[in-house]
Amino acid sequence: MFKTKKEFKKEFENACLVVVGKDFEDCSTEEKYFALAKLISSQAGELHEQKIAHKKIYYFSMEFLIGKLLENYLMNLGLTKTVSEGLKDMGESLEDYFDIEKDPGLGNGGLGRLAACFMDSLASLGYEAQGVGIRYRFGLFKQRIEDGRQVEDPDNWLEKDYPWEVKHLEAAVPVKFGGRVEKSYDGNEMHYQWIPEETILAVPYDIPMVGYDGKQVNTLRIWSAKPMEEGFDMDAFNRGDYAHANKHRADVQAITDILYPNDQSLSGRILRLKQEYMFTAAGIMDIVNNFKKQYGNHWEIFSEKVAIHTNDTHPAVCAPELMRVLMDQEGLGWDESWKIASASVSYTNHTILPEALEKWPIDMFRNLLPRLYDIIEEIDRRYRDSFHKNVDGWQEQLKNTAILWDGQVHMANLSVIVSHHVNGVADLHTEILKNIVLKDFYTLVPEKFNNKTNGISHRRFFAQANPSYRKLLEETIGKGWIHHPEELENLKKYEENVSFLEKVEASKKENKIRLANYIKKMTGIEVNPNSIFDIQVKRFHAYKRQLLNVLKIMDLYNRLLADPNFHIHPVTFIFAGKAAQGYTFAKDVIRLICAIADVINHDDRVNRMIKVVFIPNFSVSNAQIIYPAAEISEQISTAGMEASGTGNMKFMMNGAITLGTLDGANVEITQLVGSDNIKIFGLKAHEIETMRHQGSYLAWTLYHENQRIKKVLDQLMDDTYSHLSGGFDLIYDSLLRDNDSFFVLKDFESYMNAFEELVGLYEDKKTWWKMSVHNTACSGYFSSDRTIEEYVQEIWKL
Ligand code: GPK
Repeated sequence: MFKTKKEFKKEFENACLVVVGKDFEDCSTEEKYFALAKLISSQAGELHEQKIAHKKIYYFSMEFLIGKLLENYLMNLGLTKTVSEGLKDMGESLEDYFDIEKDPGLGNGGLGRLAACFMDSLASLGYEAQGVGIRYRFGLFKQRIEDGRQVEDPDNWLEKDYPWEVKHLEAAVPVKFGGRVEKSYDGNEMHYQWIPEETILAVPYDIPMVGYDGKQVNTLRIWSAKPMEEGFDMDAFNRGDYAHANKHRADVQAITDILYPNDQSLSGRILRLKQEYMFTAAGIMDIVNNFKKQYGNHWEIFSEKVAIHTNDTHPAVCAPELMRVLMDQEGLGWDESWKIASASVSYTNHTILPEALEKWPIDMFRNLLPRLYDIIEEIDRRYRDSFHKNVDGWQEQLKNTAILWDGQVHMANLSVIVSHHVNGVADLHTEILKNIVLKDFYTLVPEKFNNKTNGISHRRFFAQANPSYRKLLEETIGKGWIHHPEELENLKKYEENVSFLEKVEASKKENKIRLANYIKKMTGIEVNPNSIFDIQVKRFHAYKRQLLNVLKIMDLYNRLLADPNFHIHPVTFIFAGKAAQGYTFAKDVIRLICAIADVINHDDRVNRMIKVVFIPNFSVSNAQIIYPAAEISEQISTAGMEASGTGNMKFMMNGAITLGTLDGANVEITQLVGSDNIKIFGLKAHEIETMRHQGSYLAWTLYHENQRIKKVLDQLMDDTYSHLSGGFDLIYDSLLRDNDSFFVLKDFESYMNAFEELVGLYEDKKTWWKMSVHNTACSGYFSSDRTIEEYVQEIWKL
């Protein structure tokens, strides 16, 4: 490993020769970036020492939203200064290299980013871990705004090679699909042989996961589908049928072509089921191969050496697949295989939205995965047999917990039954799982259930993303918090220190200017860095209620025009996030934001007071510019519906004040910071539950009773905002004709009041910056290091 600037320069020049095949002077900036990434990657590889005999966690996730790696790894390896100064000597700028790096969009949102933060914490805490995922040829679409609408472009992130990945053809494994199962009896026991219709090859690519201080380097292993033989049908070719000759290859590669962009809803497509099985089967085969290499046939210690975690139900076939391999390939019996699988696998639920709870039609499932289906059917049969038929209501319990029901395979039920632990992702969410969504399971096996409140990488989203605050902290409370985020508490001593508060304000200003420049570059809009930055960034979904925020801005605009005495501190309202291509309502909300932005930003009567910005293509990399610049964090989901949220934690850590409902982790934020340091509004989860139950809420009444609500809703239907991309009937209908399923209008007044009170506090600098510092000081709890320690101690037992 290079230590000095001089050594670095020498190794870097050498890397240019080896990696690119050119002298440093002849390389383009892109080629130099490539060489540097390879150099850092190999440095990290040298740190990778195989620690045998430790238990290892395999984290199966359909999504890993890892973000850019170069800057993060330089920080983690303590090389930022050496490399940036070395490059400067060579006439280069490290920032240019950061810009060139592709941000792999291998995930949709919170679930995928959580998996990446977990990889960061696992390595930084020195645990042996492997992420198991999919190498999508195209990540989540890139979002562009054209004439006020979202337009999707393909994310061709592999166009020019990705320097952090290494292909491991020698570790490729076959994966079967379709066909039939042959049963034979040898006079002693039944044997099952899966005769597939199709066998493909899963090829792994490894990306190093470098922990802080370079203590541990783990891998993220993502799988790509290839034909078994180079996928070229010679017979068809000889017949002159060229299209057919290539078709097989194309069909197979299609399995890992694209990430499904529907966040929290089912695609129901067979290709998605193929993706789920492909990476699960490949990952399980890999685990079994590695286990055998290290421990031979000592299956009795498997669950002492291997922990398998399923991130949501997408890899739910982990347990039955492990049983299949143990029984059909390794010759173990049912009981032994069941014992091993159910002692190894655990499961996290991330949502209670019914449209996101995976179910597959039995016919589709059985046709694609016949042997897996047999095993699942047997698990289901035994589960049904285990029911005590003398307990009142057992039929209802069985109906709600069975795997096979109504012609469908219920993946959440499968996951709960095969897992030794099941967890929710915030206190409130886990309570809702226990008492509502999975209540029958909770009655039957309460000991399985536990909560693991989500966390975020404080290194990436604070230390790296907020350099000015980081520096200020290092001068004030030292560097201990990087290893021990709970030490951020030490900041509490400075909450009354006016000169410290001024420095915090100055740091925020610097971050706001950085964001303002980015906004100018991406949208052409000039924003005032002295205005309050009020930000809502996340996927667009009705339950996240970006619409409530929009109605607020429309109402403020109306009042600013109507009432010359109405005054508020200038505010810039910033939005970012993607909507699934097929989700018309969510896309309409984006369209509405762009329309109101166009009207308000061009209205000289108000645009010194309020402005509206939609930042296109929200991703991990621009998120790192956005969070540190926020002053108000909008976390306004319908109570009970956001499982946890993690953006809320990123904002809080960076000193923004949460304006939110008592939902997901907002509840825990409130408990930690105290009610004076957060602005909570709106209905509570149990109130929503009751109103839904009773059907007592009528949106029409509110519309007729509240003049401000009536006015903004009418403006959705007249020509106030329709000039840019048309009208907004769908949104209007969702609120009135569909009776406002997400309680937007019901929470409107409470939200407006909360917003105005919060903005009112901004005038009093001392109060505001004290609140801000208090939020950062209390945020250590939300480091994913804390979350991972809990998983390690209470679930994985590493
Ligand atoms: C939950 F079910 C899902 C999903 O498909 N995608 C996704 O991003 C999110 N989530 C929740 O919506 C968030 O509340 C939560 O913080 C995040 O998962 C991580 O747990």
